[in-house]
Amino acid sequence: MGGWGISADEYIVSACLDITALNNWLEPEADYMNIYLLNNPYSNPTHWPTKSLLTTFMDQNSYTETYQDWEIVGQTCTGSGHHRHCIPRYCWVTKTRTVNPAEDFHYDLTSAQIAVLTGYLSDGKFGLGFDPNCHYDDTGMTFTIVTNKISKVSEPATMLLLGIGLIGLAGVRRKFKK
Ligand SMILES: [Ca+2]
Ligand SMILES: [Ca+2]
Repeated sequence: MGGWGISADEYIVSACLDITALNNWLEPEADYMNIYLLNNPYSNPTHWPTKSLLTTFMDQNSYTETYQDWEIVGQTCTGSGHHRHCIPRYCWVTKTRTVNPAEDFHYDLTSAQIAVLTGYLSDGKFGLGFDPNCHYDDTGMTFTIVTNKISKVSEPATMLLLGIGLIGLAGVRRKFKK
């Protein structure tokens, strides 16, 4: 997990998570998935690292539809004894079924969550934890962090504040000397 470190002159502008074709394949069974930001990647199976909930995904795009099915509904028989002969009788039957499409998921971190991510990244390492309940699949995910250089314009203001602080300290010292 190298390369995730944010250098001292950068700050995170935005961060987002994208998951393609996310789906609860047992819809409409219990269908939430908690997504966590982890301080460090998940490595020890008995111990979750420090984590913070990003969001809870709910698969709610399923629906029911009716369809026609060509089905055996009985049989028609002729003759009797050894000469009895039956053929199945088919009919169109209206049925319902659940349709549950996969969907692309996008999540933008809030400013509070960006602050947590910045803290987690102080050692250049973080992780994402997915805790589904319990039947999720997807085809891929991307986590994007956008950073910006801390503006040079802010430096004179910082220097000015430091200067005022030093003047104040100098004043205090002079008072003690009197
Ligand atoms: Ca779905
Ligand atoms: Ca970390």
